[in-house]
Amino acid sequence: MSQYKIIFTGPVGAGKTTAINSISDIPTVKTDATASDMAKNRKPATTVAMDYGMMNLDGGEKVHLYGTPGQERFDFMWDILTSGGIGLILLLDNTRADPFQDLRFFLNAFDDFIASTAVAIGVTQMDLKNSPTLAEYHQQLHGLNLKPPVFEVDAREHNDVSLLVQALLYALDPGLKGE
Ligand SMILES: Nc1nc2c(ncn2[C@@H]2O[C@H](COP(=O)(O)OP(=O)(O)OP(=O)(O)O)[C@@H](O)[C@H]2O)c(=O)[nH]1
Ligand SMILES: [Mg+2]
Repeated sequence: MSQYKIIFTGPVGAGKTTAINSISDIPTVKTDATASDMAKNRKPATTVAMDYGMMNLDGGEKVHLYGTPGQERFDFMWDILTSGGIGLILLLDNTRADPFQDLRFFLNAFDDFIASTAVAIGVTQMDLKNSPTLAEYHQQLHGLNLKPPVFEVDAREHNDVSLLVQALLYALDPGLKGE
């Protein structure tokens, strides 16, 4: 049976932990800790090590889902978690001060991994703030010579997250199909 590993990353509050929880076919493992500086992110807890979940594909393959911490002070986990991965999901929170800066920061932090695998981008919280638009994200990416799939995603919605994962899997291998 084939087993794959993909990694969810992105800034604090983008919805990595939520997204993995939304699509996992098994109870997820979380390492959320309460942090006093999290109030500004509308949430009381932040990932300090990793998230883990797992998704079964139609063909019997298993996709292991790993989430990174968003906070840079835990960035030593980023390399550890990408090891052996086949692709990256980058979640961005449209309500943050400068989502394009987040975009550039995370593409740069994971550039070696992306160069040897693939990336798909999900923009969350677009229900709360609808600018920048997806077209503007495409423009930014075009300027960086990248053409990854970009979707509006509500991390709480199974279908949204599933579509994003399927786009990543399709970019990697058109033979892989999600649920
Ligand atoms: N309104 C709205 N809320 C969302 C959306 N996506 C996610 N959320 C909420 O945003 C919050 C995201 O929190 P987490 O999943 O903990 O974020 P995270 O990326 O794991 O953050 P760190 O672990 O701190 O890096 C949760 O409260 C979600 O319910 C969205 O599209 N719209
Ligand atoms: Mg988290």
